[in-house]
Amino acid sequence: MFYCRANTKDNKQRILEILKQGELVSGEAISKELGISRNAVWKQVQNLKDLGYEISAETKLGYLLTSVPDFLYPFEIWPHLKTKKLGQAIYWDYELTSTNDKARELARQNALEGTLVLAETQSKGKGRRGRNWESAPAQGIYMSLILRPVAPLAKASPYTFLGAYAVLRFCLLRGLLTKVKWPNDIYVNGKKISGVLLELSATGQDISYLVLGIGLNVNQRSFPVDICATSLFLETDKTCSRNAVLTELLLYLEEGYKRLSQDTTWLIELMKEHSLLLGKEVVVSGGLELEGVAEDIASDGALLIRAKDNELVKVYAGDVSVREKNKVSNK
Ligand code: BT5
Repeated sequence: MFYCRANTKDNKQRILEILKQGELVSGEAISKELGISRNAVWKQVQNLKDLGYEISAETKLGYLLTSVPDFLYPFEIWPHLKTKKLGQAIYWDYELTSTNDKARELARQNALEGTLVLAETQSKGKGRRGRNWESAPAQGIYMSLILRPVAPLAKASPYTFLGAYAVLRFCLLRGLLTKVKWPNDIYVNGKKISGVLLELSATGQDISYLVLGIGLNVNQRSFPVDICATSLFLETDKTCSRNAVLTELLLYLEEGYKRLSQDTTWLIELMKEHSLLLGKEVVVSGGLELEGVAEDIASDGALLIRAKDNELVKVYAGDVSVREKNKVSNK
């Protein structure tokens, strides 16, 4: 489903609003309020049931909403969303191959800046370099935002940190020991909780659009054994409302995005302050092969490595692992 917040609510949304008042309400009352037939009301109620809403229908008495599904439907998000631009248009599907791929398709069709793509699960969730992102159904947040900053391509790099910024802020506010592994992984207590995938399209030397994809583990109880991952549930022992997590993230993303259009230093400083890598011996692979000490993050977002021959090397892309006493750790 693809909805814009500014558009007139459809009958399904209006019936949901009525039912959410929590009272038993007759089909006749709804049909009068909306100016549609009782049969049309019944059809929309079936529609809502298909979406996972539990609605009891008592003959002669009417409809009662008994349970709301834990899905990130646009009309469940908007009542809580405080942003002005991000998430005002939302494309939701239960399953997508990748929210980034769908967002790119919509961006090519001129979707508005701030359009948000959400899926409850992804069949081919993407990490970097063709890696996979585990997307357990309705457990995590799998989101992609279309951004259209007016900036040259050369200034695109700090936008990679925007996703990490929002997740970092969210986690720090909950007192979690959170670190960012340059450029786009967020770790809590040494385990990966979130990954960010920024994809860009250019027109000449300028950014045409960015797709900022964020995967955040929220209510997962476990992970495949081969990945060293954690979730908000595992760290806090509390099941979180994904809807509440998402709306808070969007607020931080909007605020960070606005600040980034004026200045990037604050974000680079924050990435340095909470870096998992700085000061550590690291191994860089995937393109540039290098060993050395991660010394700094440059103003253009590059990781500065002091190589063994003492040369300071700028790394713009690649996989960086910490070298721990004769072994290389994936953290
Ligand atoms: C990333 O790649 O960390 C970027 C992940 C971005 C995922 C989002 S979900 C929404 C949007 N749509 C997409 O299709 N993608 C984005 P990378 O640094 O390459 O890390 C990938 C590695 O992280 C994998 O090889 C696993 O080792 C590990 N991993 C996979 N799933 C994970 C999970 N759910 N939690 C923690 N680690 C995971």
